[in-house]
Amino acid sequence: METAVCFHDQQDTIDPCNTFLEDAIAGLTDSPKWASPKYFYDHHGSELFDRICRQPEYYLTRAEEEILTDHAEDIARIIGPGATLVELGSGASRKVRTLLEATRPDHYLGVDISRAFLLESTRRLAADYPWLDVHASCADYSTPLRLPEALKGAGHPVAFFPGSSIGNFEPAEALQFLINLRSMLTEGGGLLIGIDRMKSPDILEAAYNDAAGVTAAFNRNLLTRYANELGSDIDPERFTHHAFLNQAHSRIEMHLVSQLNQVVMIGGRRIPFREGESIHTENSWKYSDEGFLSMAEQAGFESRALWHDQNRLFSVHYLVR
Ligand code: AVI
Repeated sequence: METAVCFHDQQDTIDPCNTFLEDAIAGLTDSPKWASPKYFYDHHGSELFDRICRQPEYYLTRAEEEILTDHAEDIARIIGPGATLVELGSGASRKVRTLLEATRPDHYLGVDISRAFLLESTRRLAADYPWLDVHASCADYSTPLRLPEALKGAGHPVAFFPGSSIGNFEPAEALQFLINLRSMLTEGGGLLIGIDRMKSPDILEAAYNDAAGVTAAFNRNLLTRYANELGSDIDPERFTHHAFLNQAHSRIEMHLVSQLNQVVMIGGRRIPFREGESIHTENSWKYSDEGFLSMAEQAGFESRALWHDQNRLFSVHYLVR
């Protein structure tokens, strides 16, 4: 049986293919070379990310789930009944289940860049929670978001931004993102956000270098997309995954390192690589509680609550506008 999900396509916020090509060329012709991490998330990339979240070294997901489970009652009380829960980068929509069960919002809106993945996961939610009004919006949440007309004036909006995904923005972009998000929230609205905390290099570096090689495959999938979607002759096997802690910047950096001197074609451009030269594909910034709160306050938010897991690896904040 087909389950009802109200789908709102915010096509205009999604990069069409030529922007993907323009962005790829901009990054590959720059020095040092870079790529935008938002292009990790095609359907296969979203599946790989879902697998990363289940790797033993990737503590982030388990620590956040522990917080959401252990403090479910507290979180439900602070959010209050009848909310419109807006999940940004909803992916497999797994963590939100604990939250939905505890808070029982009236409406749920999943926002994700991967349309097929979004539809699969929101349909599953609608089937499992028949009491919930489920909406899906295919959109790039790094651009300013708007609430679909059907949800304007519904219960107070509460944005849920789990997984420390804000850490994939540069700090100035993260601040702008919080400012934009705050303007989407009406009076009484809030933001429940997960933040990965700074910790020992061993724990951090293991999380981005899992033994099963899933993060490496996730990183290389970007090059597979260049080949399949942009007609590039790039061979992902000629690049290795490299992830390390840049302590001076409090961030994990991910790179793809060329194994040899080579020339790659993309969009009619010749891109030379030296052996050992890398494409910088992602930063994952880590924040202290104080560092994150000062940025949130700068964006106009007020802190209402802060929870940690038992090992204090991760934090979840509740902020109001
Ligand atoms: C989505 N984001 C928070 C993940 C992170 O930890 O920065 C993406 C990721 N990259 C490698 N592993 C996971």
